[in-house]
Order: sequence, then C-alpha cells, then structure tokens
Amino acid sequence: METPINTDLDIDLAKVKLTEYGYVLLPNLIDREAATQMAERLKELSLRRADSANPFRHLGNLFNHLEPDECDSFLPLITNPVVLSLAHHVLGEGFQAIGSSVAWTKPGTQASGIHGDVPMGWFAEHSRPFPENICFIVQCNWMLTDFTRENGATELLPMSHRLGIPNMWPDENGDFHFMNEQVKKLRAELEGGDPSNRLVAAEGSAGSAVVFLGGMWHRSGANVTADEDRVGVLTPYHARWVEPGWGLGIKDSLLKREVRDRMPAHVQEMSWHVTEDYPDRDDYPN
Ligand SMILES: O=C(O)CCC(=O)C(=O)O
Repeated sequence: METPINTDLDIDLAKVKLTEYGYVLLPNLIDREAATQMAERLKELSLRRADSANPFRHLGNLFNHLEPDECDSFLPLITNPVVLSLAHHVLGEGFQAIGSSVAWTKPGTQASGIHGDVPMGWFAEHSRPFPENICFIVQCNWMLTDFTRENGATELLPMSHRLGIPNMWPDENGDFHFMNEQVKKLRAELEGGDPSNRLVAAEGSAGSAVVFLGGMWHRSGANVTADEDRVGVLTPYHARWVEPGWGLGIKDSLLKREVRDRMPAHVQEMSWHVTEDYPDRDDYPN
C-alpha cells in the first residue's frame, strides 16, 4: 500500500526534540517509491566500485558518482525543507551541506563502534576541553529502504549529547584510549549487549529520516536478517564557521567543483568548499 507523505509534521515540536533528546524521527518525508528507486540506483553505483566482500558498503558523496541528468531526482535528499529548517535551527545562518554518503548494510554486517561524529573525537584524543553547548554538525540519515532494528537501523543513546565523548583511539601499541573511565564503562555496557535497552533504534519506512546532533552517541546497528538490505544516505550539515578539511576531517565528502557548479543556486550556497580546495595529502585530521 502507498504510504502518504507526511505533510502535517509539527516542526516546532521536532526542533524541541532535536535539541533536548538529541534526535528526532521524521516519518515518511519523501515518497516511498522514489526512495526505493534511489536505493536501487545507489546499490548499483556502490557495486561498481572495486571493493572487498565486505557486507558494509560505503559510497562517498553520491552526487559525484551520478550522471548529470540524474542529480535532480536525488536533490530532495539535501534540500528537504523540514531537514533544512532543523539544521538552521541548530547551526544558524549559512550552514553548509556535506556528505551525501551511502551506507548500505547487507545481511551479516556487524554493528559499528559507538561514536560521536567529527570533530568530537579530535577533542577527546587531544585532551582538549570539549565545547558542550556548541553543535558542529547536524546529521541526517535518510532511510531509502525500511529501517528496522534487525536490519541495522541507526542506534542512538537519547540525550547523550550531554555526556562525554564516546570515541576511542589506538596508541602506537594498538591499545585503545578513551577520554575518561566513565565513558569507557558506559560504552562497554552498551556494546556488551545493552542490558538496560538504552539504545533506541531509529526505525521507519522507506522515505523517512532521522536527524540527530553530531555529538550524540550512535552507531549503525548490526544487520541480522537473512535477506534484507538496509540502505541509508547520510546528509550532514555543518556550521559555516567550521572548516571541513581540518575542522571536520572530511574533505572527501565534499562535492567536486564541476558537480557543485551545475547545482541550483541555493545548493551552491550550501557548498562553499569543494574537493579541489584540498590537495591530496594524508595529514587531514579525522
Ligand atoms: O549508517 C548509520 O546508521 C550511522 C552512520 C554513522 O554512524 C555515521 O555516519 O557517523
């Protein structure tokens, strides 16, 4: 049965949920059929890239991989007025779009490690005081297939943008470090089976989205189904004053210049930096 697009969403309530709980589920924002078609095309493009037999497939900024005449049908993923309004609410004027990366978890994909998005790990690893009331990134995961707990829906720890940073990093001996013992213990409990069921699975039907603050503790769940693909597209937005190459360490999620230059004017305004602004080198921080 056709799922109607959600036109009566309460945007003010969505803003409150985003800032207070750290995430908000947005059911049926785009047409299910359009979402399904995008998923099929993105799976095809992901398969073309040389890759191992890894059941998790990732494709960097999808617009760099599409044919020029296909871009328009994928634009709703970065121009959705509800998502833009939430990004503006948190990040203010001039926020920028990056990412649009495909996260396809096939059956058998393991859950990822729990983390906060860039640049939070940098603050932890470099023992810097981290800015608790400042949001660098608003993350959005578009569900182009149905997302269920079983097929690997994004899992989030509600209100965890108010906790420390869960990221870990290895030293030269391969031993892992955390910003403190508390986050280490909490993360170990969540990843060790989450006995109190604190992680929320962002479930929804194809065409829905989950928007969350970059500082939220989250991961992509394990796909334990026998035959269900989970295809998401992550479309983060960052504050204008963040520098994507160094501040966010994600130069590869920018648009190529020629792709940016053929985008509608309002998308170009959200895409100040392009891949070519960052020469190839391996010392951009992650
Ligand atoms: O694919 C997902 O469900 C989550 C992706 C994620 O954790 C990330 O991009 O930081």
